[in-house]
Amino acid sequence: MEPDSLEAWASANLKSTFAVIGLGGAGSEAAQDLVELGITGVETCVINTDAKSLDRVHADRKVLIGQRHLKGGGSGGDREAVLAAIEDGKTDLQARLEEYEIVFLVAGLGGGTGSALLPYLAGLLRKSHSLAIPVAFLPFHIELESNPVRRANSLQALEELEHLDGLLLALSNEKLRRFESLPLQRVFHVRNTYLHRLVSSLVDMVENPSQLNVDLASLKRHLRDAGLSTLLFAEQHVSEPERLINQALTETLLDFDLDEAQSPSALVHLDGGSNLTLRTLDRVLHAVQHRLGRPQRLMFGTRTHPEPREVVRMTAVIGGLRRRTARQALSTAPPPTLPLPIVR
Ligand SMILES: Nc1nc2c(ncn2[C@@H]2O[C@H](COP(=O)(O)OP(=O)(O)OP(=O)(O)O)[C@@H](O)[C@H]2O)c(=O)[nH]1
Ligand SMILES: [Mg+2]
Repeated sequence: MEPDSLEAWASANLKSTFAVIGLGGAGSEAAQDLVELGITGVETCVINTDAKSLDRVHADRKVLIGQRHLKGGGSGGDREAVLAAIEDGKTDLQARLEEYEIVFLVAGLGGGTGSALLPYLAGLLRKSHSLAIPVAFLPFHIELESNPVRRANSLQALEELEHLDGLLLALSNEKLRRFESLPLQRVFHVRNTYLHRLVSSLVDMVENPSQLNVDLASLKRHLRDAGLSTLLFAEQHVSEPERLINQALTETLLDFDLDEAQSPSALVHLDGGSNLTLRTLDRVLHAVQHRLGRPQRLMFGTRTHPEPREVVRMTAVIGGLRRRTARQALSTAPPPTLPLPIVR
């Protein structure tokens, strides 16, 4: 598909209720990877200042912005130029994005395009009824240390994102060091596979009705008062459900600061077989309460399948996280060798 103008895209009729929007080079590649990994019922769009990069990726919609100033050549790290370009051509972009119920906005921080568009669009959508979930890839420390422009762009974007509150999925490249013997493209694919698992489990949680239902409205209501929040995923043998919360916290590739003193809130959803009992649910919730220091608010839901299953899966939204200065977030020491996250 040929790149569109922002206006042409905005006036197109967008029907699907979920969207993954890739912003800039890294965001576009990741959005494409997510779709190739298979998410049903999700529309994809990529927005970039770089025409060549747009040409290379597959997506339902492609939007080239800032043509007048940047001539389709990318911003070369110039975040301000991208912000000016958005102002230039935004027209009814907001109205069109609001037609989606959940919008995953994906970008690698450090460049000009993704670092400008991610907080801008997430902020725009936070004021609407759409649930905007920013996904930010935090650069490797070496990139931040050796490149002041990348550093400044990343700091600015992350600080703005943390101040928006709500769900923020910040995936730290440093946490990928545990895969450092793999080729880089494969490492990014591992990260995208993990992200795919998170996105699918959230969509699945709100899309498919269940006995103790968590629908989109209840998720939004929970998030409204939860402050800065993150998303966790884990699966365990049904005989050891109390291990779910620790596994989710230690094996995540996401970067966040859990302030246990502040009693974070939790929304916990379990997916299991016909053998999932109330006792199992209790064991999970007690472990969550214990680990989070009696959360302020604990909401839960379950879905059971007709057949028995050996595995129980947990999707959890943890709110009330500590907002860091972006400087703190980006200087977090890489974790020691941890077990591999769940990646299929
Ligand atoms: N290409 C690519 N870069 C990634 C990926 N994950 C993280 N990055 C990093 O993403 C950051 C932003 O780079 P780009 O996405 O190329 O920048 P951009 O948003 O297109 O911005 P400009 O090109 O400066 O206009 C860099 O720090 C990359 O190292 C990935 O999967 N692919
Ligand atoms: Mg680029």
